[in-house]
Amino acid sequence: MNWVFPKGSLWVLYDPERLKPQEFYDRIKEFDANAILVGTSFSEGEICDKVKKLKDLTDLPLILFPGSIYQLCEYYDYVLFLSLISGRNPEYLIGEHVKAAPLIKKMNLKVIPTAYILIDGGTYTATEYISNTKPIPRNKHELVIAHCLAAKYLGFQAIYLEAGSGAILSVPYELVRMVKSEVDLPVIVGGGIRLKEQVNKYFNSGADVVVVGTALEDNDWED
Ligand code: 1GP
Repeated sequence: MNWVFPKGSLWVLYDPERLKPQEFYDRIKEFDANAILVGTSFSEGEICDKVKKLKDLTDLPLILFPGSIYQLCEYYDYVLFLSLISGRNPEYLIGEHVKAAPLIKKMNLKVIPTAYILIDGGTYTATEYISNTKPIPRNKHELVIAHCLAAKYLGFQAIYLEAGSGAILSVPYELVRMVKSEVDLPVIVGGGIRLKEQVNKYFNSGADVVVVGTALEDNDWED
């Protein structure tokens, strides 16, 4: 698919294991979000009932930010078809994708092939633990750029720079600027973002999308 989201989009992350759909909706309804990412790194059961309830509450596009194939269902407008390219675990580079592809076809879902890059956010994250991969050190900019260029040449349609949910340190602004100047792909940034001011700085650095999760869930967001 072609990238359809306006530059400067704000996406909110819904973790169905943490809040009920109505609770989440109440927290975000005054928030100026452009879309809802739905994802959880560890799910103890079916999340599709909750996704359906959320869809009934809002007109915002719902985008799956998948943790496993069990999170797929027909209620999403898009699926971020993520490949964890900062890691070297074949399961998250191609394995899960092969399992998911027939289901995606059957459900007729639109996918956004996305290069998912973990950047060290100063804390050990669930994604690192589950994927058994290490993030790229935050000061190794040239390494991040090399991954982003590889993603472009492999045909990915977006890059997701991820410091990890609840990160102490979010992705460096300078890094976003460098990635945007080297690679002409939409860039999504997330992890540890708690302030409106941070969001604006990411947009000024060229980020196409900023994702906010924990701060909204914990009512810790500062305008
Ligand atoms: C999405 O993991 C992020 O990229 C969300 O991070 O929960 O820290 O906002 P937070």
